[in-house]
Amino acid sequence: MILHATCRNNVYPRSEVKRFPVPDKYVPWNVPFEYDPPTYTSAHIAGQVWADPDIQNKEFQPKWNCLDGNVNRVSFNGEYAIDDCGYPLNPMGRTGLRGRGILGRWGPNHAADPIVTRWKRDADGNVVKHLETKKNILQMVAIQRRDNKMWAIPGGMVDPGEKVSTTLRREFMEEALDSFEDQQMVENFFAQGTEVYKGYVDDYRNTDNAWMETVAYNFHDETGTQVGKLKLSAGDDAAKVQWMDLDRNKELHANHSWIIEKIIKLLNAHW
Ligand code: RP5
Ligand code: MG
Ligand code: MG
Repeated sequence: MILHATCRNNVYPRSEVKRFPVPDKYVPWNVPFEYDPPTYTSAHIAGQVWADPDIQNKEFQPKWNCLDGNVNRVSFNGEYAIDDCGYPLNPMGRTGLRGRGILGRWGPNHAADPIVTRWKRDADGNVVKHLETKKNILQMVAIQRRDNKMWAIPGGMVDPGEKVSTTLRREFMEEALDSFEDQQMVENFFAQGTEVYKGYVDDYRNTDNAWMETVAYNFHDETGTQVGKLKLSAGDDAAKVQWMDLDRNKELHANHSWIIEKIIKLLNAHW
């Protein structure tokens, strides 16, 4: 994964704020660099239930690197540092922007990513192999995000106190699924996932003081008779939804392609 490929050297989303240019070699905090980034926290965050107060607010006493009440401020990347002014520091280094941007939490913002897969099949139900690699083609339920128009895993934020297993299923339902009858089948399907990644997400919203992390699970429908047969329907922050053929050339949101490659290896699929 290239460090800060999407959250560096560009204009911050939903703003006109330009990130301070950070060449690759100056990303790590321990490399001395004359660094003077702008500070930006979007006004629309103020007062939202899902957002922290401002750090300068005296009543806000966050417990960094801890489970802080219901809010998980622990990073999968180990203990993160707090700078002299009391701001948590992005464990992956400089992004060219201070503040929180449009993220709700200072420090880690925890998400969950449900990667629902099935094999591509022809009209007769036979699994389709790729002509060159001769490997089976894997399909994933992908959504097109409303915010940046990119295709992505239908992930979402873990609500305070919510179990990750609940977030995974809830976000999939909200963003990708139409109404369906067989509740029990869907329950059983989501009860059997494989964790494929947990850690930092190279998300375009990240800043020096706020960043995305995720837990990604694969839910694989080997026979295509479970969730693989259900009608998809885009909802919530998804503009479109589809069963997408997976291969290395698909340009996906954040580092989602890099996460998906882990499943490709596990299932020995075409890539
Ligand atoms: C990504 O943003 C995560 O990997 C997850 O897919 C998603 C969560 O944010 P929202 O979809 O709620 O904006 O970086
Ligand atoms: Mg969502
Ligand atoms: Mg989402």
